[in-house]
Amino acid sequence: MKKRDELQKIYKEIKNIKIQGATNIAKAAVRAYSLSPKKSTIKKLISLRPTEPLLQNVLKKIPKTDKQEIISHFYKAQEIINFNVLKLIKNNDLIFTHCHSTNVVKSLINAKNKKKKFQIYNTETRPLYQGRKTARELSKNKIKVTNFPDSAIKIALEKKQGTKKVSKVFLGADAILKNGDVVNKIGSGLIAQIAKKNKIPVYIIADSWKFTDKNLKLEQRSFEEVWDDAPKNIKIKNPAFEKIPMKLIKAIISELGVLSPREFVKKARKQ
Ligand code: RUB
Repeated sequence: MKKRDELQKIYKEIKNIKIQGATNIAKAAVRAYSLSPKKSTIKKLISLRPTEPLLQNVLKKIPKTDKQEIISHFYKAQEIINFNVLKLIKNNDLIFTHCHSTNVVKSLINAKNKKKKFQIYNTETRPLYQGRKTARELSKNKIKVTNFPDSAIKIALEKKQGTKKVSKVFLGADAILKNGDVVNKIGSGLIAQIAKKNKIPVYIIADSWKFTDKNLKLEQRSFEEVWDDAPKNIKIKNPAFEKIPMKLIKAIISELGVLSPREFVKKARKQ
């Protein structure tokens, strides 16, 4: 494929969420920049996904940093995250997760490969069903998964109608803000609230490069994702992300360690 065509394909796939999740978007952006190392490429890439500080941070570094160094950061960070998550998972844990997060899925597969015994509850994550991607990947790796519709969050977390007691919630992150709040897929705030009420600890599993001290725009996506042939007079809202207040978060697990949101922000700021 010609460089120009590949670049256009990456732009398109980031825009229409074919390339999905903070880490995958940032890796694709590294490839895009290597195809066209220009300021205009950086500007275009950032405009495609405004709620992604990992993308912004990588593109800030890229003109002055070796591409390989950036790629190896992702691998090293994931290895340390895997190690930290492995220590946290207890045999017989029932872990609840939402959407699809590379950082979460990889750390769970690593724990399974290291013989930890646990199972997963996960939510389908409408409108784009990234939860099914999570369920498929985990189940392919022989992890037991039970998938719920998003509207069953409360039942899944409150041991009702035949569900079992969830012991931990693992969520990914798109952004970690300077006040310690975390931005993740819509539904995450509600999950954290219900978990807190039921004394289930909520852990955010994320590469520390997702930290930002800028004000972040939370993406509103197109109505077609929700209901493409809706009658004209029905207004449709499609907020893609929401904040998880830091008081609902037990710890942020990153390559910087297992830290409270406040400690995380202090360390991430120094980077
Ligand atoms: C994905 C989403 C994920 C984070 C995880 O949203 O909210 O939880 O991006 O990041 P979308 P990572 O599907 O709209 O991109 O994959 O780096 O762990």
